[in-house]
Parts: sequence; C-alpha cells; structure tokens
Amino acid sequence: MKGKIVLEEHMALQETLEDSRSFAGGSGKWDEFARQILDLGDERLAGMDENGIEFSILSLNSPAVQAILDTKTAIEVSRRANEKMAEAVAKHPGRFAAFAALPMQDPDAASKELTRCVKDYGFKGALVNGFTQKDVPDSAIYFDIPEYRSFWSTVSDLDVPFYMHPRMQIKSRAQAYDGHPWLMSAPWGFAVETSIHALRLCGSGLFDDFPKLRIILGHMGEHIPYDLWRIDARMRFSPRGYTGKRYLGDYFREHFYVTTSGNFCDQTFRCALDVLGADRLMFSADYPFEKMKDAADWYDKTPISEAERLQIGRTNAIKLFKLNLK
Ligand code: GRE
Ligand code: ZN
Repeated sequence: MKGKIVLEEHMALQETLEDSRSFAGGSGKWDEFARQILDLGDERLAGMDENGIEFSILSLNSPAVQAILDTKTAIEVSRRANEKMAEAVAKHPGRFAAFAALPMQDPDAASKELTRCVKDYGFKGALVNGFTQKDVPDSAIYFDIPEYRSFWSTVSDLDVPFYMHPRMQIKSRAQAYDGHPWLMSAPWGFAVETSIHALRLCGSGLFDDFPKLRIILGHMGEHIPYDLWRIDARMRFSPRGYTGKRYLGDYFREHFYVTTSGNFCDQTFRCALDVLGADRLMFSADYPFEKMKDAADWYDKTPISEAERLQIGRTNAIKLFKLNLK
C-alpha cells in the first residue's frame, strides 16, 4: 500500500543515544543503528519511499528525558530534542511531524513545553516514555496522581493525543525479574509496565475529568486488547477497591488508540481489530528498533479488507492528527 503513515518512529540526540545501545541488537549492529536513529534526512526518507510510507511522526528514544533525575536538565533536554525534530519538520513538512518530548518531572514545565511545541511548531501531541524518575534513581512517578491533572487539562485543551511509550522498570523495583534480565525489556516487561500505567489512567477518574483525552499505545496495545474481556469481567465480579464511575474497558475503548509498532503478527492484529474496531488501530513501524521493510511487508499483506488497510494505514491518522494530507 502506498501513502502509509507511521507514528512511533524514533530519533535521538547524541546525549540520549546511549539509552538505546542495549536494545540495538547484537554486536556489529550498533553503528548502523546509531546512524539511523540520529538521521532525520536522506536515509530515513529513502526507507519511507521504498516501503510506501508517506508520512512519519517523529519522537525521542526511550527512556531519555523520563530517566533524567534533575528537573532542569530534563527541561533542557526535552527542549533540545523538540528543536531538533522541529528543524526536520520545517525542512520536510510533507514527510515529517513530531510528538513532543516532555519533562514530566515538572507537570507545569511539561504543559508549557507541549503548548510551545503545538502552537509554535505544529507538533501533533506528546510521546512520553512511561513513568518519570525524579531527584533520586529509585523513583517512579505515574501520571494518574492528582499532581498531573493540570497537565492533562493542557493536553485536553490543546486537543492533541498523548502517546504512552514503554520504558523498562527500575531494577530496584523489579524483583520479579531477578536473574532474568532478558524478560525486562521489549520481549515482555515493556508491555507489562506500559499496560499497568494505561490501566492506572483508566481507573483514576482521569477520563471523567477530561472526556476529550485520547491516549495512544504501541505494540498492538501492550497486551491489553487480548485481556480486556477478562479485566472487565473480573472487575465486575470483584471490584476490590475500584472507585471508577465506569468499567475499565469502557474507558479503554473510548479513549485509547493502538498502533502496530513492533508487532507484525496477523493473529495479534486480528484480536486488536476485533476487540477495538478499525477506527482505533493505526499502522506504525517503530524504526529503527524495527525495520520499515518488515513492518510494511507484513502490513501490506495481512488479511484485512482493502478499505480497512487504507483506514488503519492512513486515514485514521489523518483524522486523529488533522494532517494536511489528502
Ligand atoms: C521501542 O522504542 O519501542 C523499543 C525500544 C527498545 C527496544 C525495543 C523497542 O525503545 O521496541
Ligand atoms: Zn518505540
């Protein structure tokens, strides 16, 4: 399919590059990976051309800003990342847009930076790498707590989506992974971490306060679509302290979108499509952690109708982000 749009496509600053080293694949792959994630020009655009990808929404790598302990530094690094993406967008407005990196260590600073990026640069929302650390390494702040309501109010007023992207758990708080470091990242832990954060948002009353908020999850929904029926069924049976006005699944279905980033599997896609509906799914690659070709070759052939392929591969994103594409 030509004209595809992708939404979880990462860049790095020199100063955040090392955060991705351990995820770049085995020996010999680093140089290529580093070149690709730093590039916002020819190589990325050529890859998009070769794979029928017209438009890409850029974002900073993970965990980057969310792992910076000093708030002032977090504010500065966000700004530098957003400036770099804004330059690429200005140079190639028909090919790139961006999600703002945000210093969630300070909700007011995050609100200000998002507002600046949306108003000055036309950014399409924010992409945040899960919980934020702050001040001390052993910290993990989730955004369902009251301190973040004013931030969410800004997101809602700006009318842009918020992409909740994975990061790894803090080692000191991840006893279940002891002795099994391979479990902690993309194979499993990313989805566990990110899905819990998403469900915390659902259960916190956030969406009652801000009924227009829209959250995006990658990786085919970080396991949630597969389990949504059971989550709901068990919550109805035994709420165990849940105080939400509506069931978790109702919030999830109404407020969440899911992308195919890094999860190029027909069966998983089918499940997400059946559970959430074609309006809620969007194609994405997760470059350069994934190859654009693997994403595109899979998507172009996965068994759905051509109307759904166009909708999920393109028109849903045009609508959600109000993209200036035909
Ligand atoms: C991602 O950006 O989704 C990602 C990483 C690291 C490893 C795998 C992966 O940041 O998909
Ligand atoms: Zn990603």
